[in-house]
Amino acid sequence: MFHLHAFREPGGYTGPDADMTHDPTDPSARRIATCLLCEACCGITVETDGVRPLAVRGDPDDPMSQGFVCPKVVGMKELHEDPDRLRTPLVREAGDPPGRFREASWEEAALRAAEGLRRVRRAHGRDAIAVYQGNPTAHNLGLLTFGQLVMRRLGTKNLYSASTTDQVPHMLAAHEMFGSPVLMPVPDVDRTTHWLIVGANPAVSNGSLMTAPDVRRRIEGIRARGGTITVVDPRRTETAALADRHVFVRPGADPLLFFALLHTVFHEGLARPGPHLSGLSRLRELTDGFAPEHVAQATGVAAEITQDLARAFCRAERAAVYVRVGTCHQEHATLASWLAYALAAVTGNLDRPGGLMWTTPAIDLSLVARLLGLEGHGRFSSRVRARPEVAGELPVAVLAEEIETPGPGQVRALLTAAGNPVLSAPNGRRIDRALASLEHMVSVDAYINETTRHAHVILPPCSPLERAHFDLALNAFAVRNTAKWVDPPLERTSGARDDGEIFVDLGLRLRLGGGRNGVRGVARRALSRVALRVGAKGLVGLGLRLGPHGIGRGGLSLAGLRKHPHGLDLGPLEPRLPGVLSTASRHVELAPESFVREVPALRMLLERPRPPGLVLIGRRELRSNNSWLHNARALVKGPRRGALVLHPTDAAARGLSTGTRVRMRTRVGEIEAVVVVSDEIMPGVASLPHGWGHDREGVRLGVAAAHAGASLNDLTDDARLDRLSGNAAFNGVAVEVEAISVEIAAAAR
Ligand SMILES: Nc1nc2c(c(=O)[nH]1)N[C@H]1C(S)=C(S)[C@@H](COP(=O)(O)OP(=O)(O)OC[C@H]3O[C@@H](n4cnc5c(=O)[nH]c(N)nc54)[C@H](O)[C@@H]3O)O[C@H]1N2
Ligand SMILES: Nc1nc2c(c(=O)[nH]1)N[C@H]1C(S)=C(S)[C@@H](COP(=O)(O)OP(=O)(O)OC[C@H]3O[C@@H](n4cnc5c(=O)[nH]c(N)nc54)[C@H](O)[C@@H]3O)O[C@H]1N2
Ligand code: SF4
Ligand SMILES: [Mo]
Repeated sequence: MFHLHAFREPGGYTGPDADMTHDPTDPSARRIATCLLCEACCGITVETDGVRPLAVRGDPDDPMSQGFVCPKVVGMKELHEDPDRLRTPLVREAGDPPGRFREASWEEAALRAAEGLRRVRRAHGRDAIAVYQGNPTAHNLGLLTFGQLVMRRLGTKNLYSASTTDQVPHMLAAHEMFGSPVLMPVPDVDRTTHWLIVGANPAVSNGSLMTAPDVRRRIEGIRARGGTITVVDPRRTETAALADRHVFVRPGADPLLFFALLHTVFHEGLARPGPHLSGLSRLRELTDGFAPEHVAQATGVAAEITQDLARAFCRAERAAVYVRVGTCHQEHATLASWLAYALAAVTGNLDRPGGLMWTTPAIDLSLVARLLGLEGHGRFSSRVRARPEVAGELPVAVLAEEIETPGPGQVRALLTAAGNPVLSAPNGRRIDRALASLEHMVSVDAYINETTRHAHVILPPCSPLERAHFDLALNAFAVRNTAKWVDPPLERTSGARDDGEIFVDLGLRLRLGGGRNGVRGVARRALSRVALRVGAKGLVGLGLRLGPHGIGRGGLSLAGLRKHPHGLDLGPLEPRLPGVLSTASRHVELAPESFVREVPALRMLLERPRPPGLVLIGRRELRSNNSWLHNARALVKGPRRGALVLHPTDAAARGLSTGTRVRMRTRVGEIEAVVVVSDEIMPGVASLPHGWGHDREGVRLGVAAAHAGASLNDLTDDARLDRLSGNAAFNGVAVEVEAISVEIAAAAR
């Protein structure tokens, strides 16, 4: 068994670092760092007097971002200075209302956190502890190393994360087609001559599963090369405004559209399939029932337009298709991911410059995924609704019922890290209620928000400017191969811990020495030992050495990487077929059996009459980040925040105009918002951003509470899932919208 001192030794995890690229006590310096607020991973410089951040700016010498930053970057400074950001652990007595905390020492808080979890594990078994990991995990070295080791070693099948409100359909498609859930290919936007964007708005989101800082510049680059950009989206988005062409599609109809595109490709003899493909003729057969004119009614895309889109894609010298959360948040999401990748493959645009490509990151994520047991699905299922796992996780949409439903295996304790499922998961109110019933809840988070207010212990990590960074996960999804080591830009406040340290401490207190047997179990235990000895930094060093750029003399090492404090450019993406594949056939599987079996269910969409009312879809705002950063003053400003965007005909039919306050109602709940009328949205569709609704009891977010808004996920339905992956099908929920004033008038009558 290892003890705390093991990772406090030299080379260990904590403490000032003798070989930092800068002197942390040097006053008035400019430190090189990375913005950790979104997947663009922009290089920044932090001006500091040694203690405080004075200014945060774009780093012109960063090879990827070249000085670009978005307005959100001020969040790095505001977050650090935010008086509501927790600096001390908090504890709450069972029975006290949510949010009623008192401060505690690290020792007391960590002891309570671990004791509660052990008590539940002893009394009710491993599965009685659930884990939820949120989105910022992806930017957090400590959570990606020690956090994973601890949370996955708890041995519970109740592992949940924001993946099942986000990219799990892509992961399942990558697993079935390429052999690993982390092999999601990236659009090579810097070399493409035709970019087809379906269900993504990178001009606002700055890209996801596509680290490409300054998307606007890259889109201009496509234009400058004589290329074109097409956006397919139920809303004419900010990205559509930069594109050559925008096409409306009905929410949820993307797999039908992709089948129709493939139909055209095959029937017009436009297919140019590359080598290493299996199942081509099977895929071709499947497109038979999906001729463009056959699906036009359901997709809302006229047959000629579909044919035109297919021809443009095939005629382009190099074409890249990009699908993101718009296609993931629907009932046949995995089919959409599958068919998008298949479109690239059959047109010869998979694994070639300017098409969809795999990265060659400095640290091989496939290896990490294998060690963590991510490769697989359907190995076990959820207890109540029998939903299968994907990559070792269950859909977060079943978390509430697993807490509420009595019986063996009922979830009685929850550990959350960097997540806010009350605002980010479907039917958030139900999760909110379920959390209130837990015997024990521990949150690793720096805020008391809608979720963590229910915790019995909150363990707050230091600010992002106080920790070291390496992009373990996101480098694997970047448009160029890059690597960068970042030393903590600011000196750590005394006593503060980063997420990795918090989890090492927790793991030791939970005595996670045992675990499952077999080769994997032994490998994982050995890995944990190595991890503790070398610390997160040592793990990065080891990963670099074992990675594709580290082999042999003169290969990439941590010391070598640190000679490039602005980041190291490892070049453009390179063809990787067939070596990259880990399918049994060593081929790309174009027609995986489990996907083919779902096609009849998809075909039923063609017969299903369209509901007469409105359906809801999501939207991201430039100055927001899911449910957080709303406590930063500079980021809660801006036009149309939280507004419901409606088409003029839908507004007129309900007597609504811009500025009307409305009530929205779904099967699940109701909320209010203010309307903006615009023809940017498709008739029959209503768009609302998620992540608001900060006016709940016990939340300690001063600025956010003053701009509370309402939570879209009080309306989204936890019964609607992607059938294959279990991802939340947020989009396409039927909603009733009515003016509040009208109802008051009616009630008065
Ligand atoms: N400013 C800001 N940036 C962010 C975030 C944020 O909250 N704010 N969040 C970050 C996160 S976690 C992620 S995952 C990424 C996501 O990055 P993106 O995927 O680019 O996310 P969105 O901007 O929501 O774009 C989704 C688009 O899909 C459209 N859409 C909705 N339903 C459908 C449909 O059925 N079919 C099609 N074709 N389109 C549909 C929506 O209108 C929207 O334009 O953004 C990241 N970046
Ligand atoms: N209706 C609808 N719902 C959606 C979406 C949508 O488009 N529509 N998008 C979905 C998507 S793509 C995502 S990714 C999810 C996000 O869902 P979540 O990950 O559950 O929620 P976030 O809002 O990202 O919350 C992040 C939390 O992490 C904390 N945090 C920030 N940095 C750190 C850190 O370094 N360490 C620790 N320990 N904590 C930190 C913040 O304080 C905050 O509490 O939301 C999903 N929900
Ligand atoms: S795009 Fe904005 S939020 Fe994202 S990393 Fe760059 S500066 Fe940060
Ligand atoms: Mo996300």
